[in-house]
Parts: sequence; structure tokens; C-alpha cells
Amino acid sequence: MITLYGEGRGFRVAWLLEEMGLPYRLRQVDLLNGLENDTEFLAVNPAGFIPAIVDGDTMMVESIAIMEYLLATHGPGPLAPAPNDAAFPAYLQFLHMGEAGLAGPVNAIVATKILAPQAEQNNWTTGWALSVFKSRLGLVTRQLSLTSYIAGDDFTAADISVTYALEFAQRTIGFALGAVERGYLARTTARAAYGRAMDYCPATKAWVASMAGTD
Ligand SMILES: N[C@@H](CCC(=O)N[C@@H](CS)C(=O)NCC(=O)O)C(=O)O
Repeated sequence: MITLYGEGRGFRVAWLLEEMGLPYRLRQVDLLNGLENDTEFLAVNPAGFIPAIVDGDTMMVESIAIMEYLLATHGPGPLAPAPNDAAFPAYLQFLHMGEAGLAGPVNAIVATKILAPQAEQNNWTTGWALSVFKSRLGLVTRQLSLTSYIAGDDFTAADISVTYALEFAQRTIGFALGAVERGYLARTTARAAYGRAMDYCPATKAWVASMAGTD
């Protein structure tokens, strides 16, 4: 049985596991209270960030890498186009861009908003991070004006990566998405596996509920 440590970006992993029908258990990790005493988790990821997984003898961090691992070892199935599929380049590009170009830069803004002294909250770096997010979002918009999903006409794991990033930007920095992205999120988040993952991730569910009406 796969153990998933932590929600946050662990939601991507839970959603993928639900899509793939793989059994797993969620082990909560509290990053803000008593992390230093959570020896079980720190043995898995001494760097102390989430998500992480344990699958037999395998321990991994980085949500996108975990998704690629799960698809390669327990799949791939329809969520990962094969290299000879015309959708493969866009799939790989947006699978990674969801974190590297979208959620990652937003993280810098969120951390600054939460942790930085008041006088340092609107600094050059957060402006730069926002401009990186917006420029990559332009590529998402261009693709979604051509196809229903981010790598073509079929839902793939890249949609899990990008959907998480767009919702993350909405919920954390109140980023106002355009009509194309909002229509896309309506399609991806209507999936039964998204709903099951949400039901299994209480912190994410509570967070979303607390945001209701603020999107
Ligand atoms: N690139 C990583 C980012 C992981 C990340 O930033 N996780 C956040 C929660 S979603 C976290 O643990 N932050 C605390 C820290 O980095 O120390 C991934 O995709 O898994």
C-alpha cells in the first residue's frame, strides 16, 4: 500500500492515485506545529517538506516526479501519453510547467505574504515571480483555446499538475483567471476522482470551503 505524506501539493498525488484506482493511505503532516518531533516523516524526508510517498522500499519527494514514478511503475494507462503519441511533447511540457512555471513562482509570493516582515511584502522578487506566473499562464491560455485539455482532447496527468497550480494561484494570491481557464477548471474538477481525492484530503477540503465565494 502506498503512503502519501502530507496534503498541499500532495493533493496532486491523491488525485492521480484516485484516477489510477490505486490503494493508498494519507498520513497527515503538520508543517507548522511540531514538525521537529515527527520522526516518522522526517525519516522519509529530512528536508521537511510535503508531499512525500513511500511505496515499498521507495521513498520520494517532488509532486511531479512522484506522479511520473506512479505512472511509470503502476501505469501508465491513458493519463500519460506514450512518447510516440502526438500529445507527448505538450503533455511533458505542461506536466512540468504546472510546478516549475506556475505553482513554484506563486509559492515565492505566498511565502512572502505569510512570512516576510510587512515592509518587505511587496518587493522586487514577488513582482518578478508574478510576471513569471503570468507569462507561463499565457501559454496555458493559448493551448486551452485550441484544445479542451492541456495536452490535447484527452485528460492527462498534466491536467492534474496545471489544475492544481491554477487553483493554488486563485486561492492563495487571489489571482483572477480568465474565462478560458475557468471553463477548463470546471471540466477538470468535475471528475469523480477529483471529488474522491477532495473527500480524502480534509485540510484541502476545509481550505477550499473557507475560500468559497472568494474566487
Ligand atoms: N516542488 C515541490 C514543492 C513542495 C512544496 O513547496 N511544498 C510545500 C507545501 S505544498 C511545503 O512543504 N512547504 C514547506 C517547505 O518547503 O519547507 C513539489 O512539487 O512537491
